[in-house]
Amino acid sequence: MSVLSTKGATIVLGAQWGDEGKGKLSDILCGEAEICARCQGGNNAGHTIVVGDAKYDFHMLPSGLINPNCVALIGNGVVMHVPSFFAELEKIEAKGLNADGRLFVSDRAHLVFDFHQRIDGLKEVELGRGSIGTTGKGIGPTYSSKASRSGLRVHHLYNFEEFSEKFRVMVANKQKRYGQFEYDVEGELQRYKELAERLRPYVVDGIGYIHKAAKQGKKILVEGANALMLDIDFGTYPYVTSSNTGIGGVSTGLGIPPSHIDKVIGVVKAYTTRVGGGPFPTEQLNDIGEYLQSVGHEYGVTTGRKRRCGWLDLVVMKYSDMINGYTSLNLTKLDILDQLETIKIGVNYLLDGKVLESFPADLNVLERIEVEYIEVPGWKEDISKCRKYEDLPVNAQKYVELIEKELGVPVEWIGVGVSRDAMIHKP
Ligand code: 2SA
Ligand code: GDP
Ligand code: MG
Repeated sequence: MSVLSTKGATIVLGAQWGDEGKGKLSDILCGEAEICARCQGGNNAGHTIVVGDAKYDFHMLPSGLINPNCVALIGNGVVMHVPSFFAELEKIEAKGLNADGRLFVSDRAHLVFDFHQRIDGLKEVELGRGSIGTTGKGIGPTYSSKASRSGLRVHHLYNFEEFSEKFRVMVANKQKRYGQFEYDVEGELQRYKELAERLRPYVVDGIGYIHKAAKQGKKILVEGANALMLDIDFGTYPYVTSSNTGIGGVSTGLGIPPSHIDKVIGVVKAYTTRVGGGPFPTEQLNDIGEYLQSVGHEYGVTTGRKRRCGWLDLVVMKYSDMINGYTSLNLTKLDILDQLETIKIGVNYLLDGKVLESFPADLNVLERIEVEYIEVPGWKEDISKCRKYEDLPVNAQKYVELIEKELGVPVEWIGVGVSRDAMIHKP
């Protein structure tokens, strides 16, 4: 079965607040894709893939590496902590994967240093009760360095004198702002001198690489990280990550022009989860929330934090679709709803009794809204063995079709379990 086209790249994006199951779909599509690329984020992401008895958690590396014929590219929009890159590589190699000759890193990707991670923690402490709940991986401080034009990129490693000078200035400036935190600058430079040589075989001109591949008609899959509601522009700012997690991040983070994008698959969990701080209108701080959390095993893959849980929110989904323009959806974790008598879906936000047109920008407004729900009957049946759409109980099909009708986007994939094969393809 051929799903991907050679006309343009296929993009897999998180449609909610992350952890929808992007890794699982990316892995499936990489059975066919020749290139799997990451365009934004860093090792804040956590993508879980289960194949038979093996379980993988990818953070900075593209999930496509599980498939031996797929080449993985870390694009210019990714922020990269080099020691973590090698640690993750060693971890997957220990599980039997061989990435030799098929893992590349853009020379334009920005570097995350340990001091960025330190600052991530210090900023969270400064914010106190209003902290973002970051993963502590230095993502925000690194994108800040990038935006303030003082960041260091992969190519800087290969002019080590210039790199060292800039690095010393960068640390000194951070210490002016955040206090004289302890940092062995010269020791760190020595470490990076060695890391630079280790990294050299992986470094490519990412733009040239992806364009050549496109010209050759190779099938390209872009694996989004985090999700639209965490987008720096479109998410619940400031409770967001620091990159463009939506469709825009694909062009800025890989240099792929919009005209070379063919499919945009939105990955949406059958309910909603969020990890970290920030607004979450359909959150259920009650038995239902706890039920979804425990049955869905909702724990952060990177930090191990419990994820907050609530009902599916179609206001979020419509907003997400407006921005990303999904050509189809992957509805995941439908099996987690199996035993519920009834299921609620958020359909409108009411402010002073009036329906809001879309997802509001102002968090003070968001705090005052009331969510209007519809309630639909559950199916009370184990769907984890279903492999064809017709196998699903009628009420599960109705749940899928309600989402399709409300959003006007076909649900092409339905996840019914953790493992790679627990997926229904509904062409
Ligand atoms: P950061 O570290 O600066 O990107 O954090 C800013 C916000 O973005 C959220 N964020 C995430 N949300 C869901 N999943 C993520 N990856 C891990 C996972 C998270 C984990 O797969 O489970 O293990 O906790 C992820 N990464 C960043 C973050 O919670 C902040 O709200
Ligand atoms: P990602 O960040 O979007 O790749 O998602 P995560 O890996 O952080 O979280 C999704 C979790 O749900 C992982 O533990 C997956 O193994 C699991 N998962 C994905 N799809 C399904 C599904 O359809 N059913 C069930 N039960 N689990 C799933
Ligand atoms: Mg995740």
